[in-house]
Amino acid sequence: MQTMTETLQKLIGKPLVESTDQEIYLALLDLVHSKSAAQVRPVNGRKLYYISAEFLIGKLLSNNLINLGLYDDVRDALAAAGKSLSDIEEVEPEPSLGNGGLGRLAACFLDSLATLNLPGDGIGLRYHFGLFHQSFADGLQNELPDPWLNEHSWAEKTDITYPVTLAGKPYTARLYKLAVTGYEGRTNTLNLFDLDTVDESIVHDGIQFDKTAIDKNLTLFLYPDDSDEAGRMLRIYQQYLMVSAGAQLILAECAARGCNYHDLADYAAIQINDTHPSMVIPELIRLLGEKGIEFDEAVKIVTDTCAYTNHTILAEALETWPRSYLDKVVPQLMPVIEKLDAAAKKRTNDTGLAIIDADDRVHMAHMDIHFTHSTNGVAALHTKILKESELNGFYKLYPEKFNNKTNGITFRRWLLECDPALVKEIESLIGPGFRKDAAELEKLLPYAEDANVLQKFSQVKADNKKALADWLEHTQGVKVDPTAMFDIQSKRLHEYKRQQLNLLYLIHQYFEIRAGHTPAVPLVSIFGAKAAPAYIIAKDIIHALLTLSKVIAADPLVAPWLQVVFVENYNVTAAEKMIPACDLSEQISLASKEASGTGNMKFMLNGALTLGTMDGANVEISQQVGNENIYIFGQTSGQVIHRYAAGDYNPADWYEGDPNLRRAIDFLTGPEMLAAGKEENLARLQHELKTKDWFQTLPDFNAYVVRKGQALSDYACDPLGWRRKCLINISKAGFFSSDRTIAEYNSDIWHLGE
Ligand code: 26V
Repeated sequence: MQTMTETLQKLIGKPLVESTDQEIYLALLDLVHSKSAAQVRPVNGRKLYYISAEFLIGKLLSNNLINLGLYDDVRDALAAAGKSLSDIEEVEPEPSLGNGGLGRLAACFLDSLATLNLPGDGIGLRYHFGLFHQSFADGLQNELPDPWLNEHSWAEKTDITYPVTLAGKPYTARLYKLAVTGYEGRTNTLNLFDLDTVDESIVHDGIQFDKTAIDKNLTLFLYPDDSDEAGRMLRIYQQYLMVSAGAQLILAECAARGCNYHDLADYAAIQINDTHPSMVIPELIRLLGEKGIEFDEAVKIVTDTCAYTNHTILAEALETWPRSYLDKVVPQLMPVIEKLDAAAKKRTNDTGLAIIDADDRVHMAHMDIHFTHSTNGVAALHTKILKESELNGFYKLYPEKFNNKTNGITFRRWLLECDPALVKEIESLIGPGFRKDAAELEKLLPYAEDANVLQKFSQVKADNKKALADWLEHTQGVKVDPTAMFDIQSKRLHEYKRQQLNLLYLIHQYFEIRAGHTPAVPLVSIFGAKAAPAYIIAKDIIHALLTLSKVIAADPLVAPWLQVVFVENYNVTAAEKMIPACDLSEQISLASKEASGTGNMKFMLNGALTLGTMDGANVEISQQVGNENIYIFGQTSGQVIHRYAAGDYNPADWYEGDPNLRRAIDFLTGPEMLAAGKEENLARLQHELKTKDWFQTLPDFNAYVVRKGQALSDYACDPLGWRRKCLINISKAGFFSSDRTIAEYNSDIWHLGE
């Protein structure tokens, strides 16, 4: 048997000690490729195609080494040669092929499918830059391209191509394949499509480019700016490239396995991840028509094959397209969409359920619900809201189609990879079974009263905080005190997620500390978030936080007690450093608005306590751990929905009626902030809060301040009690493994083969 050192040296052609990190990285890439190829299995029975505009896979090296069982050997071989695996990891660029939870969920699902030995491939786009790279200058977000493709990319070029017609012109979609390894499981494939003609050199001035040059721009970026018509058209071009090439791939693979197209549903299950891939429905019907299958039968085949997941109730995120756009970009689909619309209108008189509405807009989600066999929400509360309000008309029409699949996360990346010290402690107590079966974490529960064990968990957290502090200093030049409490809110920047509520709290604390009311413990408040380039208020919130950070740092009275850190370019790599170091996890969305959240699960698993509203999966987290092990505050979803329905919310009442709130909001344009920041941005945010506050920050402010104060004082005054709560959270996190989620999808919706 060759040792790992020998294997690597053979691949590189020289001794490890003399090899560069780049050379070692390429050798490891080779090693992973050959080992993962050996785990590819032929498919019998039904295979899943998870089609999604986003796959936020993150760096793959360590993940693949863990899944293939090579990690420890590689780490030790490198260490013996004076090399460190974490240095090698730095060589790998992160593929940012996603924006937030939706894309990261898709990546976790692929990991779980392969781990559970289920045949399930992804279908998506090979964006050249993915989401933009974020940097801060002058307190403002700048956007730059984030290149990840190089000649050694994980996504391997194939000679498989499919013709795709866009706006009447022929294009050629090329398939790239990326191996998805399972933990001690099989290897599946992430299929990514691209055009050979895409030209990265047309990008200028940050992330600007000619939006009309489809042949050159089609897959440059994920979510190109859609504030103008050309940008919106580009979204449709992207979506159609993905679904048309994807549908052709599915039909070709099934045919190669003996499918006669009439029996497509026996060979394929297609999961439509939000509405971006919804055109796969009419495209498949169109393609089946070309194969000679009548429309009505094609509709049935496609309905039996496809299922749809809804990830949001935010009206503005539920895609509708003007018919005129689709007429231009995908004229070949319009006859199909019109027939589907007519068929849907025969099923119900409710005009609210139409695919094409009276304003000639095409509702993608409506097409999904009518013409797939399953519609699921992503957490219990979310699914309940879909059934009872947002999609109630559909639920009445098709009660049997609706089901819940509470999200999950892969414990390979979000525990084994990112928190090895915690893994070691857990393993020493309950053995290695939890690595395969997350429910086994419950075996930790008996240790909740063991002060010795709690002390060890404390030490792990302290070490992780020190590591994050070092990383922040190294990457951003920011010094933080690792003995302070680390409070983290990291997620997309959106008003409904309410980073602005946290902002108001921090301002409130600034005043309190200045008045001599020092908190129970120094607090480091850490943010990570990108704002969509055209989302003005989101960018104003970033500006306010960056400005506040400066104001506080410059104040000798406040700075010892409070620090605000905004991590630049929050991505999967940053998350892997931040999450294990967190004490308090901020999950403070307006109840009813966060479909699930998955960051909440990652923090819990890594021994942080949640400060959150009764929203999304927070509800299920609180059920798992019990109310005494989570900090819940704020309005319930019922109250919020009622307030919206009544239409009588007036933020000015709250502003006028609460001196603390008024003081915090006024501060945004006070002299300290104006000296450090920009009036335009700060005044606009202030105006928004006083006059609109669409996500009801003000009514939840006081409850938030009180609950957070409670968390701080528990942390400071009862460290053992705090650590006990953390241990209970870890032990109850098993439910949130994406292995459980995928097993549920499989038994209720997919019924996959092997
Ligand atoms: C996001 C964006 C943001 C940039 C501009 C265009 C655009 C278009 C669509 C979307 C997707 C919104 C849906 C979404 O990301 N939902 C999230 O899905 C997670 C996984 O189910 C869930 O945990 C989050 O609560 C939910 O917000």
